[in-house]
Amino acid sequence: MTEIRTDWTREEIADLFDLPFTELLFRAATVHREFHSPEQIQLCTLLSIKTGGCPEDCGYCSQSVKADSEVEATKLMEVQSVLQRAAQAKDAGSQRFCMGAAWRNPKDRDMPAIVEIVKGVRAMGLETCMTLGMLTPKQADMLKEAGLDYYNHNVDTGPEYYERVISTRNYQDRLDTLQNVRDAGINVCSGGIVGMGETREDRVGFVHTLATLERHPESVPVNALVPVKGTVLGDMLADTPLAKIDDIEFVRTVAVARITMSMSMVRLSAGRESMSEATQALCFMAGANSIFTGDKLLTAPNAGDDSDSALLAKLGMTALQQEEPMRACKMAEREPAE
Ligand code: SAM
Ligand code: DTB
Ligand code: SF4
Repeated sequence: MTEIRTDWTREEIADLFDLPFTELLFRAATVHREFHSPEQIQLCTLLSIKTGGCPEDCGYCSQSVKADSEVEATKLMEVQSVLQRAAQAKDAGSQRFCMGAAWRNPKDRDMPAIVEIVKGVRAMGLETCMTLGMLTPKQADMLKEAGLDYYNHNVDTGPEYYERVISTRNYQDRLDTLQNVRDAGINVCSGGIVGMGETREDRVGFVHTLATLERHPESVPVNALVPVKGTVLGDMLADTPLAKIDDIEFVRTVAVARITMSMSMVRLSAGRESMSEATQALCFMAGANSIFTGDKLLTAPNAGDDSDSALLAKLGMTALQQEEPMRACKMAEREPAE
């Protein structure tokens, strides 16, 4: 039986990355079956509830004021409009509704509307996730009280490469927010982006950070960089196409995340629209068990419902209808005693 470990060393993680691909996939698939149903995929919908005009300088992001992208800044959406979109997502078969705001952090004056949104979406029976930037302990408590299931805040990459991507907040700021979320009793969703020009060693550092947190994030999104024109990294990739992440290396990252954080949901997030069906299938084999459906992510295009249902049908995979009892039970066993 696989032991849940939080004492992974960088060397062990590097050794996993180095395994022959077939062996790595076999190990990841074996661990996957122990904790999850390998034929089931959780379908999630993303909605940008406040778009653009963000003061942070994340080099990948179309929503930063520093980016020369075509994204128009908007105000926070009305509560009712968000609830309408959540209802549509549920009708379209989504089980989880993730909401993102282009903020450095929410202002206290935003919190009442955010709380209403969480309550409303949850009342529809959807799993809720929000990503609003940095959170104070008090804001995290308010979200918990409202019933928020998950909070997403990515470490994005390894600690060494991080400062090449973002300068307006540091790695420790990210970890502090994750701790505030954990302390409030909200499930942690934290992952990052592969393909930003980082090295294998940076990807090792990225997985190492997450896999050695005191408790693993319950949810680990692995994004492939969506290169957006006008962003630092999008333009860099346009100039140096060879810097694009190799598909096999992307799948390796998913597999290593699955092996080191066996119980977590591993989410094949941004970047699927430029991935072949075969690469996506390898990601599922490597232990990814969640995707974003719909034709838009926050601002970037996504694969789209029709191609997703065709892919799942072709692979004989089905949509997860409720949290897997096996995983829920194993997670509960690991709850620290009160
Ligand atoms: N403003 C909040 C924050 O950054 O914490 C929430 C929204 S932000 C868009 C959420 C995450 O989306 C980022 O941390 C990053 O990992 C991912 N992301 C943003 N732009 C991306 C891109 N062009 N390609 C891949 N992932 C991206
Ligand atoms: C995450 O890790 N990926 C999602 C979600 N968390 C919020 C966001 C992907 C954003 C892709 C780029 C865009 O749509 O602008
Ligand atoms: Fe702002 Fe989030 Fe984009 Fe960074 S990733 S610029 S914090 S919206």
